[in-house]
Amino acid sequence: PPTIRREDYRPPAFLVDQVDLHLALHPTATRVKAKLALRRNPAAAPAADLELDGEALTLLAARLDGAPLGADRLAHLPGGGLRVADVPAAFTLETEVGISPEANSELSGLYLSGGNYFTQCEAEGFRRITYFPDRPDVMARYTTTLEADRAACPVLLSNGNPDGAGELPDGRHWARWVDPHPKPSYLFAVVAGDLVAMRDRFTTRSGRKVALGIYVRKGDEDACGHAMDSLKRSMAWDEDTYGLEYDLDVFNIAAVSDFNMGAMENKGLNVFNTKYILARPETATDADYEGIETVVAHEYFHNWTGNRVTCRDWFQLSLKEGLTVFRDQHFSADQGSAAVKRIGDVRRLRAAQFPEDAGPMAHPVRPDSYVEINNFYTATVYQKGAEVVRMMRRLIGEANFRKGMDLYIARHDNQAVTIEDFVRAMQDASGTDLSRFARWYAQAGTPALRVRDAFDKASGRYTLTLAQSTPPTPGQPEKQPVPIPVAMGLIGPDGAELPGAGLLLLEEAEQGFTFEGLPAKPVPSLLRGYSAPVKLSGLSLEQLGFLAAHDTDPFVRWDSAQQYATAEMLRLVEEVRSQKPLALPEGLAAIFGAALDRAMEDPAFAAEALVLPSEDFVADQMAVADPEAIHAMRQFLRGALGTRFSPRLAALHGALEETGPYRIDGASIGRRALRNASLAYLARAEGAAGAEGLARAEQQFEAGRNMTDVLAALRVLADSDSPARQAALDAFHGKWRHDDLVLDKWFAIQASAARPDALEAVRALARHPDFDLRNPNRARSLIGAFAAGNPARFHDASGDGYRFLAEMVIALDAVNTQVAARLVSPLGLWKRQDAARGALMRAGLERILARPGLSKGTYEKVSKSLA
Ligand code: B3K
Ligand code: ZN
Repeated sequence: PPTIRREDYRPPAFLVDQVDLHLALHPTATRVKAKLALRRNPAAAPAADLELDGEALTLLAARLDGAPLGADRLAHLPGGGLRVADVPAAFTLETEVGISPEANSELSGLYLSGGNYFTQCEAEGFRRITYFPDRPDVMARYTTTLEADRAACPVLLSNGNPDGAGELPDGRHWARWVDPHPKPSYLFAVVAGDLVAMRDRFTTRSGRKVALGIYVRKGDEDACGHAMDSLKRSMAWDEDTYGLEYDLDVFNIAAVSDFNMGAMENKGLNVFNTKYILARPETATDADYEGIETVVAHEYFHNWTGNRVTCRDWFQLSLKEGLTVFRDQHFSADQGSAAVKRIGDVRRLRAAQFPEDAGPMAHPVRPDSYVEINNFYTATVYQKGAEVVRMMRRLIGEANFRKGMDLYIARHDNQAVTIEDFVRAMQDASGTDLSRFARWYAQAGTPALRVRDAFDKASGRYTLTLAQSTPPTPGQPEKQPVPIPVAMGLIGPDGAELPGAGLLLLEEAEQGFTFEGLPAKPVPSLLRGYSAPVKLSGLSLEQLGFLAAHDTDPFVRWDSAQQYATAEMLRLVEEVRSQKPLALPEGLAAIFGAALDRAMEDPAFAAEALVLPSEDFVADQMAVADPEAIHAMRQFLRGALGTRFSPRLAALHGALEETGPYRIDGASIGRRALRNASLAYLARAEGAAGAEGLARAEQQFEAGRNMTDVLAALRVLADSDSPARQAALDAFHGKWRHDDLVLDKWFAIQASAARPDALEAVRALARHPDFDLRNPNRARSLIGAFAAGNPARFHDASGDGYRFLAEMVIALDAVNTQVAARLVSPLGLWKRQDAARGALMRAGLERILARPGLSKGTYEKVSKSLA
């Protein structure tokens, strides 16, 4: 399959001013009539022929300016597109095509889910609905008329504002939607079916009354309240923070249970995975509630950063995604504890983006090439892209950043633009030269930041030397220094903050920074708030322990404890490998004990502080990972900490028991998180304390107060040898087997339990009547949870875990190539395993590659992973 290169970008030969669509919906024979007003693009090289994208379409008729087009003027292109020969400078093209939503298991284009119709067009799904120049720099105004059986599809939705509806013969009806704003085809959407709406209203600050609707299946109306509330708070936040108002009379969301990702920001008609809409205390965890708030906000914020101002081409994806992730992170931070939110975001960045940046698919935030664009909706484009925006804001300051946003939108409203345009707006608004900073968009790999310090007692001069280097990544053997903003402070020996706090900018490979007049050698607090997405090293255990106890910056306090724990964990892994008896490191125990002492001051922060770095994170710090030893070491530590602190853990678990109604404010979420973290340690304690922990888990499971507590208890039981284990899993299944989203949790909990029989259990679950490869949530909850969330068993020395993933990817690729390509990632990280495991992982990849008819998306990931 061909590689698409950023440098080959050419403006579109034809522009589309107006699109009139008519969809007559039918499960197997939907008919789509499209009338396009086209004209030659004055900014492009002249072309005599018009080329349109198309995929899986059956052409039924075509007319140019009203005259039928014969076979002499039409040519079908490889891949499914259409060429119309010899067209005038401006003209109307009408096409009629047939498509089968029912046959669409790819879930791209128009498809059926539970008998209802949904679309997904980003990135290249619109071409599966009609012939079109399906690229984001072709922006047009759309009118959409839908026609369907009234009984099967009482609800007919599309983008923009409603513009009439009526009856038709034979029990059919129609509805028309007009979207006044020009948009790229990837933002087109249709939803039709037997859905019910939860309704509300929002008045924008200039007085526009917006009708809000969340469409779900009957019976789920009561589970939309949190999504609706999140939507209204997002709308108000964007007005308050950026002066950005909503721009249509209606804003609809439709929830669908078969969906390739989280949600989609279609203009005026967002489509959401049910996972990010539906929530009841009995069925959704605190993490689910937080996910809903974040994703609802994210999609809403796209209305300006993505929809009104969109991407010129897909290489610019981070223009909308990095910026919008930054905005949703900022929004969520404003809703509760900013520090705890930041810790969670950094944890996710390190868990997903750092390995990607060190692996075979490493790419810059603005990629240079791709085979399948869907493979580039990555943690790098999203999360690292957000970090780059965050750094820019720190460099130019909040006020200038806001000015830059205003300028960006004023300059580029209704345009399809590039990342350079965004950086230029920030540069012009702030008067700061950002040309060097833009390297962050071009260079892949996570920079390493090393620190050394020296103190001259006589003069009171303290010197910090910072050095950076970025490892080579595929296609980029040499790296340049990037400007790294290092927010910092100095802590005196008594734990007090000293003068000198501020922002250091490391622009060169190495730079020294001096501080004068200090009474004693300070400890440097670096990367406060995680001011740059880099790997910091060079501080001693002693310095880390000191910062964990004394720093004024909560992020650095948390991170120093994590780095301290990581260092000790790496040492213990070596002891496991040389079969030495393990002992709980006293320094680590002291940090843990101190976190427990202060736990009630800020339970949410304490819950983060108590969690040890993950097995994968530890593996990432090793030249050659050793999954068995890492697992043994981490299990040992959890047990030893649980044993040592069992009285206090039990006390916390008891004291934090809830009696009132379930609340989802930050404080309540924090208390539940701390209580459940305590329970997890307690259950791993030795002897009577551990037995008591398991008994508490059983009680908590049976009490069934809310899904957060139930699931936390079930997770403890599922990963234990408690006799109550199987009964709890069975009871959970019995109770929730009719609720897809809860059942997903049941699959995931078993897939990520590190028990020795986990793979056997996973194989059995893949044959369970409730398992369905065609449902992406279900596929992810079993295959993804196992391969990406159970390192000890996925990396079983037999290679069985790898074989299982390879088999599943092969089966999935025939059904849904996007989900298959996404789930294959863990096999690609073979370089960090030992030679024997590496060979088994490669064998899995080769087996997939040998499959005839492999999709280009899976092919790209697998072939790059083997290179
Ligand atoms: N823009 C969509 C993602 C589309 C993914 C296409 N494979 C959701 C989001 O980022 O908001
Ligand atoms: Zn997005």
